[in-house]
Amino acid sequence: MTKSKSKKYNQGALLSKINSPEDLRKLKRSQLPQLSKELRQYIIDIVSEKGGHFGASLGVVELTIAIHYIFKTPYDQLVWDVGHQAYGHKILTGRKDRFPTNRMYKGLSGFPKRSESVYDTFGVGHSSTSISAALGMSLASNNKKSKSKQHVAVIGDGAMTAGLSFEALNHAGAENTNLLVILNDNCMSIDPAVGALKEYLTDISTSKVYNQAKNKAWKILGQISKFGPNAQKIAKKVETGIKTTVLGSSNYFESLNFRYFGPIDGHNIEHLTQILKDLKEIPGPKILHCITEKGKGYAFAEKGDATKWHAPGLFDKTTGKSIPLKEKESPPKYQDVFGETIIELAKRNSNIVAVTPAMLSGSSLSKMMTEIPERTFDVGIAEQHAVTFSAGMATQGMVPFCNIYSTFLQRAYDQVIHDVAIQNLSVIFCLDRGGLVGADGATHHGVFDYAFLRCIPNMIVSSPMNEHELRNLMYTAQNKSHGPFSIRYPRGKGVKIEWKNEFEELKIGKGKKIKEGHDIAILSIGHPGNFVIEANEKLEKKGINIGHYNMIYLKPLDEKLLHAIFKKYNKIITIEDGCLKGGFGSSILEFMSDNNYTNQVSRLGIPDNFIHHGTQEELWKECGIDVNTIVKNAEKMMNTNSVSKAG
Ligand SMILES: Cc1ncc(C[n+]2csc(CCOP(=O)(O)OP(=O)(O)O)c2C)c(N)n1
Repeated sequence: MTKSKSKKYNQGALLSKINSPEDLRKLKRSQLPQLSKELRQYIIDIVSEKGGHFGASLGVVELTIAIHYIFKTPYDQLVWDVGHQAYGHKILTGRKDRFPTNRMYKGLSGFPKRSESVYDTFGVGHSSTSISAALGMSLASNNKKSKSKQHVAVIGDGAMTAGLSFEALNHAGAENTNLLVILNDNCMSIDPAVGALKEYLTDISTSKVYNQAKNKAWKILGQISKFGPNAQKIAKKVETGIKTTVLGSSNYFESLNFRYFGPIDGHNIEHLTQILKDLKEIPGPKILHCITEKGKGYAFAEKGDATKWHAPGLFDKTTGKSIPLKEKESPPKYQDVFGETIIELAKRNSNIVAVTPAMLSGSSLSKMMTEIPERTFDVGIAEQHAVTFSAGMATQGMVPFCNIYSTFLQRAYDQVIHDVAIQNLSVIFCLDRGGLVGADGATHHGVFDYAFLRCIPNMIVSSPMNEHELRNLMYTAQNKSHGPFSIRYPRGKGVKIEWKNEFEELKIGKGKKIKEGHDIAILSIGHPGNFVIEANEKLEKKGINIGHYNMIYLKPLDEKLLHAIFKKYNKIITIEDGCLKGGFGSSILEFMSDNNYTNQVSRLGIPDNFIHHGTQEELWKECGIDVNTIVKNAEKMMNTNSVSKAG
């Protein structure tokens, strides 16, 4: 682990004494509000200087303390959904002093991770897994006759919109296990929550009649633990009372056989601890609906734009102002080029629609939502639905740009094959965050897409080396129907300050020669082509003359160009920011084998293990796809005649 070189952060009188939930449980209930303040301040102090997710963790400070106070973690199992809100949990479960290394290379992970702590019962990063995982644990406990063991899933209203959450509720409602689902409802996903479930949750939270009846019921519920063995009967009576007087059978969760409690104020720690204590006595699937506020306790976040405060980057905690990176004029982010270009194209082509599964701002589609709302769809955290919905649109002659982070497309693999590719529908997949994404780590790297897309018939697989190519690929994809077409680009900045070029068609399956050479040919796909350009400057000084070819299309491959390259150069290096197994380099080896070439080939790419978190630069270096590794690899290749493979 990296030792934090940084200053000591003030931990507060109570927090400084807490090294585990055991310590927390020694506090009096009356001390918990003070602890909440200290925990919140600790998160603010560190995240403002180190970066990371912010609003969500502040929103669950009381919930986190209350859960660890009432439940006997780690014996009782606590599962966080997504895990971006689990900073308080990390701090209370023995990782307080290491928290300043959060999301840094070899430091703490930004998400719960089983290998990091016994308190992290389930590894997360992608959303909507918590109910399934906690249900699995609870049924395992039943099997092991651990009847007293409790299982708690904490899930946001955004994550609740995914099909996976519904599938788990549907299953759990038919099982008799100790499962408590805590719905952390702050009306926000990263962007404002969308869809009918959100409307429903708002209705239930604001209904006066319901809330009056509920308040009476809570008074009775508050007595429940005193009733011992009769507790269950009484709880049932309370619920039936509410249901018959107010809700009829219309409560969504009740209709799935969950006992529904709430909504309650998720920042009232006294009430929270009391209710959790009571709910512990009630067996079977239960849901506690808590209303919380993202960014709670930090005035700038409470008053400001919750989307900005989801993960604000570095900021001055006293003024709430972002700390800009010290850079001169720099190129735009690929995502912003995508966001501007789709509007430009949509203005020319009225069939274009944009689809995002809950990543409106992350994918830079907010501007299109403002300018052309009738053709911009945020479908919630629902990647499978986003793909099939796009397929449906395509059957009617629309031109859907389905923008999904590469890592999240993994969720919708069957939809890509079954609903799009088999029917050869012209859905344009814009895969954002391709390659190594940096601080979010293993759950978020977009490194498998080349390998898992190139094996699908009908699929065009492409990746731009810069902003101009991104624009040209987007233009080419919508110009006529090509069937499924994927355009994959990385997180962050491109390389062109003058990014706005005139559109130009990029012929399908045609690569580009960047530079002719004679010692080694380097074949690149996507952004790493820029690393090759830099490496070339160093290699020239060392007297090594490379040819550089930017393939643009991984599928179909430019076989004509490849034949020319394989005939001219004996030594070939491939480079990609995708997995080595089955990716771009593999496709070149297949080409070689199919055509009986025996050239010396070295492949650079992501090795066959999960890469954790750090800056993109640190991770490129670790994986050997950075400028220096290209140079070393080329030098090594010049000194050897055997077939080598890097990685
Ligand atoms: C499958 C998947 N899609 C998208 C995301 C990106 N994402 C991270 S947090 C988040 C919003 C979650 O909202 P909610 O569950 O309500 O939690 P909150 O941040 O409001 O506490 C999204 C969309 C993800 N982590 N996983």
